[in-house]
Amino acid sequence: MPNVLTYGTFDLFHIGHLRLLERAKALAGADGKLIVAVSTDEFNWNAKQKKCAIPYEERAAIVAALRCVDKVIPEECWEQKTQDVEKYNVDIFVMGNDWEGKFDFLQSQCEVVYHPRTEGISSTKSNTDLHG
Ligand code: C2G
Repeated sequence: MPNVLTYGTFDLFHIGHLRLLERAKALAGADGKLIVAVSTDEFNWNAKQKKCAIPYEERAAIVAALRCVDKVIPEECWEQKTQDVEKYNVDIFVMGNDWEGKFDFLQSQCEVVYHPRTEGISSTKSNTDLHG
């Protein structure tokens, strides 16, 4: 069954993250594996200018604890995706459609699927709602 790979920050974990991961796992089926690359704090700051509310170790532990997730790896740079697809024998790469088209270069290696985002929720919104 297919191995599926996705990437994200997963800060202030919320239902939008969960829905994305569960839909990614559904593509892997019972025998396939869902591998999730969680962005490190350094990558988030250096590459996305994002300061996380929750440190990498805790974000990775939360994602790893999910029944639908089989393996968690660190995301340390934009360029690692090509190697990760090879290394983990990935058949399907999945991202939310806010990234639509951004990873089509992986289509030479695997299927690329963009799922509709869950509206009305984001880590930024959660933070703002909480702290104003
Ligand atoms: N997501 C979603 N619905 C939301 C929020 C997020 O479906 N309401 C999806 C995003 O599209 C993404 C995943 O959940 O596929 C993780 O979202 P983020 O943690 O915001 O990840 P991001 O900062 O976009 O990092 O190299 C890719 C990057 O690491 C992605």
